Amino acid sequence: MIGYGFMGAAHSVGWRQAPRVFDLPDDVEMAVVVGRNADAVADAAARWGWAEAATDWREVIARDDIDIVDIVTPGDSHAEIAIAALGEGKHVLCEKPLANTVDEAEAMAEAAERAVADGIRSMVGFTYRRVPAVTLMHDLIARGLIGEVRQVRAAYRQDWLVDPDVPLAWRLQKEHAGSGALGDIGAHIIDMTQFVTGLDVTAISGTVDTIVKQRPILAERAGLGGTASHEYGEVTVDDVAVFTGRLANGALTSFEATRFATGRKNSLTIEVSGERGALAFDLERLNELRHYDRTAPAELQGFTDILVTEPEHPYVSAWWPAGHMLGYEHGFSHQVVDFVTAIVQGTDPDPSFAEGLRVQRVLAAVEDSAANDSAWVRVDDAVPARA
Ligand code: SOE
Repeated sequence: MIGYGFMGAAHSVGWRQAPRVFDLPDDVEMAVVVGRNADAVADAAARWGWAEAATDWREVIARDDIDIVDIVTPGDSHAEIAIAALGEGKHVLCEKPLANTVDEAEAMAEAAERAVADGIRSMVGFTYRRVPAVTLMHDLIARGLIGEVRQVRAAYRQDWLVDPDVPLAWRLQKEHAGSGALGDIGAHIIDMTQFVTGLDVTAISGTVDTIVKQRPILAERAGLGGTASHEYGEVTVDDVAVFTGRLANGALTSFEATRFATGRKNSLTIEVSGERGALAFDLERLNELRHYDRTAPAELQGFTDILVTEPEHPYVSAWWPAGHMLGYEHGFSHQVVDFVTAIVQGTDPDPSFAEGLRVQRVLAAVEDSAANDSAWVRVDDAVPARA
């Protein structure tokens, strides 16, 4: 695993839990965690159960005893590491978004396509697909439960930037993060919409906004030692992205990705309205899926709550009996299960780098539209956002 921040912690839990809870078709060894700071990465190895800590990812991905490379670094290094690892014949799991630009994502998707010829698998870490209720939502829509998809509304709301004194971090700088709320959490709702409906976003009209444009630079970052820094730096990414999409069947979708939804900590919601019914998911109630059946008798009309904890539901039977709940971290175990199973069985896991590239094009289309008075942009024509 390359990186060891929040996603490094979540992935470590997945790598550790999956082989113990599920019957994987092969063993998983948490061999090496890699990071630039030797002391910090040694601590991470001890804390999260990695056998070794290292500081040179190029050396580690070349080792014969390494089969899988899991990339959980900021987006500005995804392309370089993934393409090098695929070149070394390693299977690659790369955190979302796939890259910071369409160009990078295209190069990664091409490298992944070439590697498949040698049986090398790759996958993008859109883990919310693997929350059982979201997987169930996909399966029910695919089975036609709600009929033709007519509209989708999806939102991902956080509020960790409402405080103007939150310092300038890598997520707020375009050269490291590629974009702000758009690529970080907007990517999730774009992927989820395409996943659960089975329909690609084909056109976009949208806009973005940066609400707090300057933020304090952390003292040690500014080399000022222990004194409080009074240096400020420019926020070069979006805080809020609001955009409308067209799906391949013409359905209109509304998207909101924001870090300024005061009081919303990690609120991801999606509702799909169909011709015969509707399905709705709320991450704050992640063990439930809400279903409305328009064809039900009048006295039974209304949204019902499906408790997604039955053994028949996706992934759940490996964990606990019905009615015992799962959490945010379980999707990371499900991701490991599906990735390792695909590798051993010789199939292509989803989401592929090609699907990750599709999301990247939608992100670029939002930035293109925002730069052109929210004019409609066809996703296939989206050019990498102008710097
Ligand atoms: C920060 O917004 C973040 O950690 C995202 O990067 C993750 O993808 C999301 O799952 C939780 O919030």
